[in-house]
Order: sequence, then structure tokens, then C-alpha cells
Amino acid sequence: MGSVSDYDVMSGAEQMLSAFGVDFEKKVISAHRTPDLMYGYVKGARDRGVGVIIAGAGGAAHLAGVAAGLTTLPVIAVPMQTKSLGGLDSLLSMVQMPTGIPVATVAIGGAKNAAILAVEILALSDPALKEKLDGYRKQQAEKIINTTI
Ligand code: RP5
Repeated sequence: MGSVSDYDVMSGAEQMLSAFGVDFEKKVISAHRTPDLMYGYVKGARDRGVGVIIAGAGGAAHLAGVAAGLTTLPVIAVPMQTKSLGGLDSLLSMVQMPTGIPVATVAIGGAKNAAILAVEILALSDPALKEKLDGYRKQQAEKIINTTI
């Protein structure tokens, strides 16, 4: 995430990844405040065993786009709500990546969905993780089926 101020939202991704038993790194790295750190972190990610990068940032949210430019690992962006433009600025700067360097952008504040999408990508080569995803989907369906009003 681009700032510790993003952590309230990004902790949702942390909770979700923990629930699925997926290991993760949790870092504050800014594309504009710490560009050298950003470069080294993303360049070394694949060799550290990282499978997917989730980038949460707000405002001119270039964090995800810069990360995507530095790696061919999948990058999922979480746009943060902002005071001045409500997060539309973050959303548009993340979702409108030019052709060739994709960033998969979830909803404003959608850290939990970012984590689930990351789990789905990792589950392509991990049958045990796929089982967990199936179980999670089943739970959601049962909640609806068992709802009475
Ligand atoms: C972005 O600027 C961060 O991702 C954060 O959402 C926003 C504000 O950062 P702070 O001023 O709270 O550190 O880089």
C-alpha cells in the first residue's frame, strides 16, 4: 500500500488472505515517495515466491501501474477513497491502464475482493486452495438460501 493511511482498508485483504491460509508480504511502499524501494521490491518479488501483487493506493494512484510496469506478475489494484474526489480519482488512475500493461482493478475500497481474486489466481495451480474457494462460495450461497425475512 502507498501509505499507512491505507491500512484500515487494506487490512481487509490481510484478513481474507489469512482466512484462506495464503502467505503474504505486507508493505508500505510509495511509487513517488520511495521510487527506489518500489523498484527493488517489485523486481525481486517473483524470486521471493510472490505470485500476485495487490496494490492499494489513493489519489493519483500510480502505485499499481508502476508495479505492473516492473513485473509480469498479475497486479490487482485497490483504489482508496479520497477526501477531495471520493476515490474516483484513485479508481480512474488505476483502471485506465494503457494497453499492454494490465492492472486488474477492484471497487473503491475493495481490498477483500482483491484478496479473493488473488486467491483465485493462485488456486489455478493449487487444488487445495481451490477446495477452500469452493467452500467459501458454498457458505455464501447457504447464507442466502437460509435467509428468512
Ligand atoms: C497515496 O496517497 C497513498 O496510497 C494514500 O492513499 C494517499 C495519501 O497518503 P498519506 O498522505 O495519508 O500518506 O500515495
